[in-house]
Amino acid sequence: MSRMQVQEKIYIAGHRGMVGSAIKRKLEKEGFQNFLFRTSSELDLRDQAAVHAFFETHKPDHVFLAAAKVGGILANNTYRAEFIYDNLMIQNNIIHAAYKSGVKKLMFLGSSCIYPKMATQPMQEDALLTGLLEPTNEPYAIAKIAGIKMCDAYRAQYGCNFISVMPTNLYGPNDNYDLEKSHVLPALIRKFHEAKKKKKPSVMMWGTGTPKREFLHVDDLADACYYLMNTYDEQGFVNIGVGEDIAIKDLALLIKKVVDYDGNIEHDLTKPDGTPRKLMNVSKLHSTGWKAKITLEDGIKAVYESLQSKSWY
Ligand code: GFB
Repeated sequence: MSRMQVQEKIYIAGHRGMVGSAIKRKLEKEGFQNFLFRTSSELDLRDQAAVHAFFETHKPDHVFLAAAKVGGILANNTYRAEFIYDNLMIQNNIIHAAYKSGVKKLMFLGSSCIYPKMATQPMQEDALLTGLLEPTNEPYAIAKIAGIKMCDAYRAQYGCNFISVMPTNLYGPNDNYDLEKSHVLPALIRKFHEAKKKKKPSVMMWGTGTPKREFLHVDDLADACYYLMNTYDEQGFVNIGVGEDIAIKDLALLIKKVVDYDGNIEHDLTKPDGTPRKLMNVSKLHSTGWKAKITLEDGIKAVYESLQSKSWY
């Protein structure tokens, strides 16, 4: 096992997204400077020839594959074709080009929605492919499962050091606050803030509020990714989470408290609940020696305090 060296060339695919930008901040803090970055208009990762040319020309040593088409429950369910096509194309092109150009190590980032809808909780890595997926995000999950299996296949046949990690639901700087496309945590921060500002009597949340989710601050994720990139060299994947979940209704109450809003909460029952529960088993992660540090309340407070520059704030 060899640690990443600060002079080595690092390509972070998706460096402007929430995950990629957090990995960038972490690596900069660790002294890395030799980065390759491309925006989606400079390099369309769905374009096989362009991706291969980029890798052949620049030959990165290490790759963090954090580029993906992502979104909340409604976006996943609405743009089903885009979620499977874009994600398969991006990851196929990058993983194959990484093999061809001799990348030393690649990390593929997935998502906790890869597990069966009714997986035993907390979900352990070996529950993968043991049951049917949650329908609202099946196209995205199929792409992410293909990414894990592709890394494993390239490791088995070609000896590539490609690893996969599966983060739970994430939040933090550079999150998406578009109310139709975002995940629940940023959506509720915005809804409560706007209701407070406009003195609205209530906030409308989606679904029943009974589903439970686990939330990890993206700076903790980036810390775990850096740690695993230096210490983990196996096939399969590692769950990255905090090991605790919260009902969406209780998350709403926590955000209401942080935002200091005193109105009511209503439910739009035309919107889907999605998976009833999605809690990661983090035993494997903890056995590597890594644990999350940022509590949910502290994380939400930090995010809320950093939003003044948003147009809707
Ligand atoms: O975060 P979220 O969109 O995605 O929704 P998933 C989580 C829960 O919060 C659902 C409820 O039960 C929503 O109905 N919810 C309540 C809200 N109010 C809102 C709101 O204003 N906005 C949103 N977005 N939700 C996604 C997957 O699933 O999570 C992806 O579709 C991926 O594939 C990602 O895995 C991490 O947790 O249900």
